[in-house]
Amino acid sequence: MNIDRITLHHLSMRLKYPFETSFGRIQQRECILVQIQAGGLSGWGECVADRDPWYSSETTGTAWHILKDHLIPQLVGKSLPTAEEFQAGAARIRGNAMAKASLEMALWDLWGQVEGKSVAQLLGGVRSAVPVGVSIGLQPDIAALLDVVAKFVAEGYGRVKLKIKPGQDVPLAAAVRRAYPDLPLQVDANSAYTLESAAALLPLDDLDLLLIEQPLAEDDLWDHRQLQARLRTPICLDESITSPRHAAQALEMKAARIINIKAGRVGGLSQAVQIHDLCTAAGAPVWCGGMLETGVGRASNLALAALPGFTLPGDISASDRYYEQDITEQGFTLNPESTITVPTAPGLGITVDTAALAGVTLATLRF
Ligand code: OSB
Ligand code: MG
Repeated sequence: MNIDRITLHHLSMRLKYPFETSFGRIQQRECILVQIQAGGLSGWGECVADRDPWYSSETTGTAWHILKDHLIPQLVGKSLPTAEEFQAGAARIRGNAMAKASLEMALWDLWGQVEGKSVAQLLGGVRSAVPVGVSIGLQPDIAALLDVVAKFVAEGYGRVKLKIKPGQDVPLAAAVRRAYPDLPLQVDANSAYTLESAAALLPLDDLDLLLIEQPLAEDDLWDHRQLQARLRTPICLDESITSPRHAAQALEMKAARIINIKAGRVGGLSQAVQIHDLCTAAGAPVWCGGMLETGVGRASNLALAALPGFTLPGDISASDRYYEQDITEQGFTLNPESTITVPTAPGLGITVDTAALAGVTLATLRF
């Protein structure tokens, strides 16, 4: 089967609520959707790089360039590659994990449709619904935060993650813990601390948190090791883990006890599964991170989180937590036990709503 056409769609979607983290505030979420057409089928992938290089060095601009000038020319007009063939071709290009992962996601969607299997099945998923939580951005004050937490708890979210940064950390986590003594709770600093300033985080050890996510710099496994040695609460790495090798080394040097897996950050679902496998073998729990995805990336996250080692709730909230209108016909909703159902239809199991897509498209490019 030949790849007939590849189309890039640059989107800008308005979030229902601004999302603020230690790195900045987002109201318009930009992303790139990749559409691969082959044998009358359409495979979709989402590039999770944002407009600004705050969470990672990749942006929609760098991903557009790498897709257009390097990755797509390897594929268009050629026969549909296997995952190994795609990864071998992509390996020559350094970095640019999110650009690579978006094309691979579209290929997984196609491979599933060709074989009549869901991506969850192809990856080795064992769960029909996955436990999920909600990631709550920084709020103007603690009273406002408590209101937002109350709203999401009332909606049925059984695990809450709070964004923190220097000056907005222990008091806000302590206030939420006081209001909800039994709520599974965790915090995410997005690299806002140094080993020195992270002394401010030591009192978090008394709040019975599930984990403390990425307190220190993304390129600093060693200082995470030093900090972990001073904390009883597990450190979980997000930004620092960009490959299976980094995941293995982080566990080996005790820089973290838990890993947040995002397929985009590690160059694709293939590497995400490898990280899952090696963490499971090492006895380290993993969970699926989120990047404010549209329905396309959300379907991929659900497929990945269906693997057996994803024992902690993912940052995979319902579609209506993010957007007034999503660009897939399927909206994902929260089940009563704070789970979301894994799609079972072939491929990612989603259909893109072309009218909704047109309404949020900034640019389109066909190959
Ligand atoms: O650090 O996990 C993060 C969103 C954008 C970039 C980085 C992160 C996040 C989130 C939101 O925490 C997760 C989600 O609900 O999609
Ligand atoms: Mg994070």
